[in-house]
This record gives sequence, C-alpha cells and structure tokens, in this order.
Amino acid sequence: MAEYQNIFTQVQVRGPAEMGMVEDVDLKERGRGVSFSNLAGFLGNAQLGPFYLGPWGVVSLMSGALWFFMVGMAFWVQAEFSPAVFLRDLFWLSLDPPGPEYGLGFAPFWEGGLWLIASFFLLVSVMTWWIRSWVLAEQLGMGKHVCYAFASAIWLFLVLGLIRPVLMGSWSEAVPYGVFTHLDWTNLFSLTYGNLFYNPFHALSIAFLYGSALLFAMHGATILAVTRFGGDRELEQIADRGTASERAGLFWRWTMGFNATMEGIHRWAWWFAVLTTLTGGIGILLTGTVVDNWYVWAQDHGYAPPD
Ligand code: 07D
Ligand code: 07D
Repeated sequence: MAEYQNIFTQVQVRGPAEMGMVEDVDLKERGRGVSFSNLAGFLGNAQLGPFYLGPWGVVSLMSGALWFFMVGMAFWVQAEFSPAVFLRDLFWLSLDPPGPEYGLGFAPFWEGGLWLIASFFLLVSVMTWWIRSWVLAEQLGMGKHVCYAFASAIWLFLVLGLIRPVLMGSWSEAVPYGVFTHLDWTNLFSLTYGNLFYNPFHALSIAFLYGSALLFAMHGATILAVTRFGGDRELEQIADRGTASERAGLFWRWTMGFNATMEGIHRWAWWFAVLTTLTGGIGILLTGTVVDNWYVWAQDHGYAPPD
C-alpha cells in the first residue's frame, strides 16, 4: 500500500496510439502525428497528439503569432536591436496603448498605433480560439461548459482591453503589453480609483479565486486519497458500501457535516472559477464609469468607516 502514498505516482501503461473516436469528427482537420513522452505521462497522459487544427485553429494561431510578433518587434526596437539589452530588459519592455490625447481614434504607429493593430490580432486570436472550443465540443457531442467558462475569462479580458476603454472614451485606459508594465498598470488602476480593495466586486472575485484554490486542493486531494479504491476513475455516485465515492463523501461529511457528490463537486469548481472573472469584470467595468473613488464609495455605503 505504501507505494500509493506517493502524490506523484503514475503507472504508465503504453499500448498502440489511441486515435480517439471518429463519429461526427471531421477527420481531414485532425492530424495523424502521434508521439509518446515519459515526462508527459508523469504529468498526465503519455500520448501527445493527434492534434485537431481546423480553420478556426489556423486563424487563431496565425493571428496570435502576429500579435506576439508585433509585441516582439516593439520590444526589439526599444532594445535598439541589441540582443543583450533585449534579454536583459525583456520583463521591463512594453508596447503601450495610445496616450489620452488620441481618445478612441487611431494613433501614429509608434505612439500606440502598433498597440491598436496588435490588439486587433489578439482579439481575433482569443475569439477564434473560443469558437474552436465550441466546434470541438460540438463534434464530440459534449456540453458547452468549457466554452462558457472560457467566455467568463474572456469577459474580464474584454472589459480590461475593449469595453471599459470604449466606455471611458480612450484607448489609453487599456492595459499595456509587457510583463512588469501590466503589473504597474494594475497598481496604478487601484491607486487612481481610491484603492480597489474597497470595490466589493474585487472582494467577490478574490473570494472566488481563493475558493477555487481551496476547492481544487480539497477535490484533488480527496480523489488521490481514494485512487486505491478506483476513485481516480471518477465513477458516478455508487450506492454500494465501501466504494471510493462513498469513502470520499463520508470523509467530508464526517469532517464538516456536508459532502459534495461526484457530480456536484465539479459544479462547485465550475461556478467558483467562472465567478472569479465574472465578478471581476463587473468590478472593473464599474470603475471610472460609475464609481470614481472606491474608498469614498465605501464610506458612503457603510462599507468603510467614516473619516
Ligand atoms: C498558468 C496558464 C498559462 C498562461 C501563461 C501566461 C503571456 C504574456 C506577453 C511578454 C495563470 C502566458 C503569458 C501570453 C506574454 C508578453 C508581452 C494561467 C496559466 C503562462 N495577464 N498578472 C501574469 C496575463 C492581467 C497580474 C503572468 C495575460 C490584468 C498580476 C503572465 C492577461 C491584471 C500578476 C500574465 C493578463 C493582471 C500577473 C502569469 C490578459 C489583473 C502576477 C499568469 C490577456 C487581473 C503574474 C509578472 C498566469 C506575474 C502575472 C499574463 C491580465 C495582474 C505574464 C495574458 C491586467 C498581479 N500575468 N494581469 O500564470 O508573474 O496565469 O507577472 O488579460 O504576479 Mg497578468
Ligand atoms: C486576466 C482573464 C483574461 C485572460 C484571458 C486569457 C492569452 C495567452 C497564452 C497559451 C486572471 C488570454 C490568454 C492571450 C495565451 C498561452 C501561452 C484572469 C484574466 C482571456 N488582488 N486587481 C483581481 C487580488 C490588489 C487589481 C482578480 C488579491 C491591489 C486590478 C483577483 C490581492 C491592486 C484588477 C485579484 C489583490 C489590485 C484586479 C483577477 C491581494 C494592485 C483586475 C482575477 C491579496 C495594487 C482584476 C476586479 C483573475 C479584477 C483583479 C486578486 C490586490 C488591482 C481576484 C488576492 C489592491 C486592476 N485581483 N489588486 O482571474 O477582476 O484574473 O478586479 O492583495 O482587473 Mg486585485
């Protein structure tokens, strides 16, 4: 039994490549290349591929690559074409949106114009990847739960880079493309609007984010703890005594009086993750449009003490 106490244990059984179902799947858009990796098997499944590309995948990868290339070109110019400076300053280089003087208009190439063009390609890339998630779920006869969860993340992404800047009347409100500069933007955003901690939607978003981590830890640990009874196969709830499902459920009922079911735990996880970015997007959308200073707002609403 001791060998199953290891949280990394993964038994790798390797047979011929598993090509997957063919019913209702557009096979000419699915590759034939398959390889195996011990490392991948250690982390999950050893088989890599076949990969399904399709027209939306092509558009998404190409426009994503264009965005990446444009950001890279801007960095390269800022580094004055020096590979050493480029590498040294990589995390501090930035492609910034236009200044406030350009409003929602176009801007000269090196004063935000390139940011606008790159953003267009990032938008196309993210939206077509979302369509791809829909198309593939459809072909596999699945529900659209992944698409809706991804849509929630895209909601926050759109609020940050498109919807809120449009409502504020200026592209300068949007987020720059840079590792530390996007953190500076985040910090400045909070300072400009009187401390984002007093935005209740930011608080909700944090509660769901922390909750997601807690739920993921509880679920991951619980399933690992009952793999010795076959729990890693996540069978439907079974009425029989002594099954992995029963033990996993009982552990939590005995521990805290309540247990999720094999089905329900995944609904908990889905909702917590989805609500993190859903509430977050609402919080950002309200900032500067409806509320100018969250600390003052909080005082007015009894959420912060008066001075
Ligand atoms: C682990 C899945 C894999 C994804 C990865 C990210 C890029 C960017 C671009 C070099 C969990 C790939 C990165 C494609 C390359 C250039 C120009 C997901 C996993 C590995 N952030 N953020 C990061 C993005 C915002 C904030 C890291 C994107 C908001 C804070 C990475 C967006 C605000 C911190 C990154 C976005 C904000 C980070 C790691 C888009 C408020 C960190 C991300 C499109 C939400 C952390 C140096 C990660 C860090 C970090 C990417 C938006 C705040 C570079 C693509 C504007 C406070 N962010 N971020 O692992 O180390 O995500 O920063 O909206 O501390 Mg950010
Ligand atoms: C960004 C969704 C969009 C991403 C997409 C992915 C690619 C790359 C690449 C495959 C992350 C596209 C991907 C293109 C593909 C490859 C390689 C999700 C994103 C579609 N905060 N804060 C949050 C905390 C403070 C601020 C959320 C904590 C300060 C701002 C989260 C603290 C100030 C914003 C959160 C803290 C501040 C946020 C993000 C603590 C800064 C946001 C949730 C302990 C000084 C965002 C309402 C998320 C938001 C946000 C946590 C502090 C500013 C819960 C724990 C007070 C401006 N903060 N924060 O899932 O929604 O993001 O706010 O101090 O915009 Mg905050």
